[in-house]
Amino acid sequence: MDWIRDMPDSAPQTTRRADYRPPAFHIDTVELEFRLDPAATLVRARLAFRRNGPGEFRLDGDGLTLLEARLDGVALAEERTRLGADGSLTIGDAPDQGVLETLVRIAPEKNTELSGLYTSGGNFYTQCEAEGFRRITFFPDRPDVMARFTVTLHGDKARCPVLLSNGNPDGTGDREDGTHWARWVDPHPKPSYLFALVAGDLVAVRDRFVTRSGRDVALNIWVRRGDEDRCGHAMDSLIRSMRWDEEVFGLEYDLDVFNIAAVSDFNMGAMENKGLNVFNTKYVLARPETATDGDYQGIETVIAHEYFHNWTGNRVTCRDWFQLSLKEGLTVFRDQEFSADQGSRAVKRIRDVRGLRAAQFPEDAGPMAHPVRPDSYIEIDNFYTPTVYQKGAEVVRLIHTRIGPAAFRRGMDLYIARCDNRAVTIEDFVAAMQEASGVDLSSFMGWYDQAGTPELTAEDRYEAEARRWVLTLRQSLPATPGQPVKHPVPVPVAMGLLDADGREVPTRLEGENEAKAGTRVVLLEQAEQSFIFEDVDGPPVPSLLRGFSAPVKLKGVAPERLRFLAVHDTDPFVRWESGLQYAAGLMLGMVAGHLRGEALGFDAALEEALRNTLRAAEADPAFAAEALALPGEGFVADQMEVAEPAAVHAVREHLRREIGRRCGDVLREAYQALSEAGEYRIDGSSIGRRALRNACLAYLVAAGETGLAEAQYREAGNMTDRLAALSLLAGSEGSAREGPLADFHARWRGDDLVLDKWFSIQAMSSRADAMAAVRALYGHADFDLRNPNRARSLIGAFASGNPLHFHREDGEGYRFLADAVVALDPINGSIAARMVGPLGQWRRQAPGRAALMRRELQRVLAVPKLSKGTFEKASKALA
Ligand code: B3K
Ligand code: ZN
Repeated sequence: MDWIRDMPDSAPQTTRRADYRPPAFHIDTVELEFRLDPAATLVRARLAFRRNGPGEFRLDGDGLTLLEARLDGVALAEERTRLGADGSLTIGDAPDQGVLETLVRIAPEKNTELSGLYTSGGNFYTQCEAEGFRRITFFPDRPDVMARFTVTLHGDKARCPVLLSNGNPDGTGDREDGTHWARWVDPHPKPSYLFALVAGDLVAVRDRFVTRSGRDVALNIWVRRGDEDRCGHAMDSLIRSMRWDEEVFGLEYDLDVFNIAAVSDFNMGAMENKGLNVFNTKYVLARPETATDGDYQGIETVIAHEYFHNWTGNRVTCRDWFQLSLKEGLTVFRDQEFSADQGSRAVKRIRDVRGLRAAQFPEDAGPMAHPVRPDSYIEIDNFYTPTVYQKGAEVVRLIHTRIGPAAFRRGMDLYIARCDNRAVTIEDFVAAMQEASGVDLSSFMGWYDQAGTPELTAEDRYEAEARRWVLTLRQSLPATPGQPVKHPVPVPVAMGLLDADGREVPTRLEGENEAKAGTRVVLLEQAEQSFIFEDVDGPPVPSLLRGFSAPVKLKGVAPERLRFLAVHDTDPFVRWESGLQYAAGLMLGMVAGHLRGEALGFDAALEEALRNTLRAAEADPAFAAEALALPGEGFVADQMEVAEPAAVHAVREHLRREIGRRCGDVLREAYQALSEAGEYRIDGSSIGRRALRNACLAYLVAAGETGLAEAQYREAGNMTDRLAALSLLAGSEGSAREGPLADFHARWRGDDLVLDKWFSIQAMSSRADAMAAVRALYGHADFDLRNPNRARSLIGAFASGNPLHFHREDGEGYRFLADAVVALDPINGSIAARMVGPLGQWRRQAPGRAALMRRELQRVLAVPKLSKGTFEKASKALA
């Protein structure tokens, strides 16, 4: 049959939040039938549809070969089916309700985008969020169309012994032709982006969980044969997550099975499909010999995150993709709280803030800056960003801080009760929090709708006679693309006061009857506001933004105060933060001097701080490890008017060397004392001890004690210690690294996840020959552009983790990245688009480098048939 086709139109279209219209048709039930074949899979879909409002019956589609179309059992005449240039299908004169049946053919083995249905290692997997379902069948592929799905899978019994989809199992059977089938019924209505199927030769690691109301849930983690012994931590994390959500939020699992399938070709970390989560193997598989402590923590976080989506995302979903943070910000907040409850809350907070500053702050200051709730997009895939996720979580945290934990919990209960089985907006969430707390939260919408990181300054004065202390806070929000004018946002500032001896003093604000002990929250709502504290005995030292109570940049705290707070504050976050800011200020001064040609000196305060930290390390080694680290190169460069990555690198290396040299005695002592005896354990204190020990090692190696790293590499009994040693060696000049790198490769060649680490540490090396090495690795037999983990492990690690070489004066770093983007775009546009980001930061670089970066962006943009995601990133970067 010759279906009528529209002519293609050219320029990528922008989708705007203001243009939202409810769907013309709803789909109540979907019956899907798959005949799985890598080259030609047949998908039959029966959609029971019903008119909801004005408009045509249009179904999204992308790359589908339509074989049949029937309306209420009758084949549709050609003139009633219009295939759009965008791949969609429109049914002419659709009745107000009926059943539409289509049959399409797709080719999973040709799907290198890894969106829709694809194969990996001979097995079948899907990824549908955000708009992948339209690559499987014709459907109104938008989150506000929620339907009940029944899925029947037919596959070759030998090649696909396992057939999985969403919901609960509902029968299986064999056929004489060597195929078998399995049916899955999901009782909960869901949008198409939560559809999943997994089929192939997989084995399950099994456990059970009984919910608090007595539902017995089968838990299965599906992996390739041979990986069964690497699932223990994932399963344990899942069970702890399920328990935690019941205890903390009263939320219980709602199906009889919870399946997780791990796949090594996957565009991101994991996906929360209803009842069938699909995970990147990186966030499932771990054994002490193959995975680092960071990997273990990543698994715990991602397993929890996807599980928590079952309520925040799946049962209550988003009306449209502009509301993405409704599920992502809230779910990140929930996984952060879960992880904080598993170990040290303070260390977790420090790590989260580190992550926010490393990824989200630069995004907010760059060409792709967008509000937590964006106003428009070309490619929605480009908006799964640190802003939507991490800043979105911070905004939820602001509300939590503002109304308190008890009201927040009531707000969650109300939100879930009211919005269950619906596709809603961020206003619905804020309204529930407002009603449950009785606090007017309307001004918090400013956090959702304005891009940019607010800057905060604090000034204070002590009035001895009146025994009053006055704190004046000011905020300003910088202009961002498309948002020249900004309004103040509500900033809860958690704070306390210390006296001259470093003791916390109770505080009484003007108008209050009693003084309060400990941390209190003042709310800055205007551009400038003063807070008057009464009965203050002497000039205090304020400790502001305790626990990082708002995602802002607090500027201008005097160095003496930072030093004081780093030692005395009762809030561990502020102690850490003050040390960090002190060191950053120092480094910025040194960078400026270095650029003027001055010799690099040393500030004895750093030595003193390190010695103090090590002395007190026993109480909390994980905190000590955080406190020991100098600010990262990116963090320092981000605070410069014009970033000078090479100078920042030189200063940081100089300081690391000096610290290693001057503090060698205590570093060596701590390193020895922390040497692990006995069994490897993966609890907070063991992880903290390893982190601290490796932080000591890093300083010692910086001071030239390479032999220690060589010995640790040889003797390490776990990947954390082995990799820490190897990455230090990989960054060192000379030939000490050669043997260990070759050994590591030979040992782990057959293990993709471990080999990714081998690529990454070399990509991030600051050695003089690193650029040539990175080019050579790109041509290495084990490098594979089609595997997203491998692509990220080399290209992503280089562009984001090697500022020294990425920003080389000869532009070779930029050229390498652009070459990789151009090669990757036709294979996987979504991964290519993600890689463009670092080139977009050209405005922050000196003119020479900026011009080279622009040239590479232009080269990318000139490529014919560029994916719309890469087009959006490159064109906005140049705008
Ligand atoms: N919701 C998915 C992300 C989907 C990304 C699509 N490009 C994973 C998560 O946030 O849990
Ligand atoms: Zn998520």
